[in-house]
Amino acid sequence: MVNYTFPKDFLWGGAIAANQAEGAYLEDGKGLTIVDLLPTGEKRRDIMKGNVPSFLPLEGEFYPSHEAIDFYNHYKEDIALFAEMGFKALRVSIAWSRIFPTGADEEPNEAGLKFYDDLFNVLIKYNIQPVVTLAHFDVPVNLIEKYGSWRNRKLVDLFEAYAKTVFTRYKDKVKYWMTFNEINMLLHLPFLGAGLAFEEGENKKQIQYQAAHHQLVASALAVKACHEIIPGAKIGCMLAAGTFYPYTCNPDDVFQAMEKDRESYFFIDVQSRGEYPPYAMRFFKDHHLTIQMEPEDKDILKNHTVDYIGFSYYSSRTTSTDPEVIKNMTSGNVFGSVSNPFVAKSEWGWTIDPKGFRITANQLYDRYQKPLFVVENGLGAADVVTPEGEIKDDYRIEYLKQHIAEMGEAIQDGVEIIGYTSWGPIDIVSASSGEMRKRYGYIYVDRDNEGKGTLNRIKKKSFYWYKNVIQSNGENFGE
Ligand code: BGP
Repeated sequence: MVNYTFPKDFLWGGAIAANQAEGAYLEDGKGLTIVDLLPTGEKRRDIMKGNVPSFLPLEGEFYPSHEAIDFYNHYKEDIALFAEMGFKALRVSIAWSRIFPTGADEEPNEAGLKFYDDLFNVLIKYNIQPVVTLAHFDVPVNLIEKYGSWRNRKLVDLFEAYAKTVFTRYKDKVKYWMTFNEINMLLHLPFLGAGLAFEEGENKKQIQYQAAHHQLVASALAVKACHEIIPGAKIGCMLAAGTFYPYTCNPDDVFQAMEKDRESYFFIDVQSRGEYPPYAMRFFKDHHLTIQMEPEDKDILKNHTVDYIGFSYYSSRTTSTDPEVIKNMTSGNVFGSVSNPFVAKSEWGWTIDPKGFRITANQLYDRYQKPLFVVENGLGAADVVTPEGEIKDDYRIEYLKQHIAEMGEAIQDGVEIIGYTSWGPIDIVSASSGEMRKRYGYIYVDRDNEGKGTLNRIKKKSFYWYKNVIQSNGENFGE
């Protein structure tokens, strides 16, 4: 038993994204989107970084998103399993290119709209709140080809039209929304995050921050539209969070850690406080960046700030100015970090730091004083199916247990947290690697890295564990 309580209406659940779960990549009129151009294997990273522009799937490559776990055709049985675990919320994303296949169509695609109507109806039947991300690593490929994606202001209008369409259609069904998933990913994997690909010799930083400005304005316009169209709805931003520790107390390390955090906070400072932070001005000046802004942008940003701060937390990060120390880098949600000798690592090299979760939540709350929503957290691990057909994922339970405990502590610290949707409650395709082998689920999906398997769903040990956590509102997680 634990010594803290979670709020009565706490939104326990899970989070998936269209691009990693749905598959059915051309079904019912859907257009191509970013992830449909991301193969597994060596080429993936370079494409995600925007170094290799490509607008069509390449011959001879394997694209795991094209079928993914076929959530598009399995959502009813999958949601029934989530309901069995007692989910109060399911975070999903809408695939922009199901609604507007080219991103610029005159009329929305009715088949696409209907799919999400049906999906939300099933959730509502089980009293599961849909929490919907408008863009989770998602831009119709036509807009990338035609306009260079978010580098072009045109995307602001097109995104606003898309947002208004889905708000109007689902206004009676969806009360929790988010604009851009991990908006700061644009700086790390610009093609994955925002559909940005670069030509030889282009100033990447200039393009990234111009695109960021467009997304920030588009996000504010979506907040505006959401509030106008859906009274009582809450709409948030979404940050790939994880605080940066200085490797030592050398002031240079400490300052660098602050700057690294600001690189991410920059987005949320604008989305939540409604204006560019002063340090961004210095940054633009030092890097000779000129961001094109329209006269109305200032007011748009100021008047339409988010209602809550959504964030993902997988790992803390560590930074150093010492050339010897930085030889020892580690991975972790693609944010460069030096190895922290005080914490463990996952099989994929991601830092495991539950206390860092409490620290991150406290820092975000100190900074923004708005409710927080933990919309991703979890452990990517390879599972083994025993000859009896069981999956004993104690390592996953351990990770989640420790993180939920620290979330409980953060709530005790006074941080307002409205919900927790762990990442990938059913196994889905990994965003960073494209693997199926990197699994987060309480539910196993029989599919491998090459796309082979029956797609059968199997409950893991963690399924029963999480069910218990939810049933006891976080008071009993198997101490
Ligand atoms: C976040 C993304 C998710 C998800 C998660 C886990 O960056 O928002 O889409 O995939 O990380 O990452 P991965 O799948 O690479 O293990």
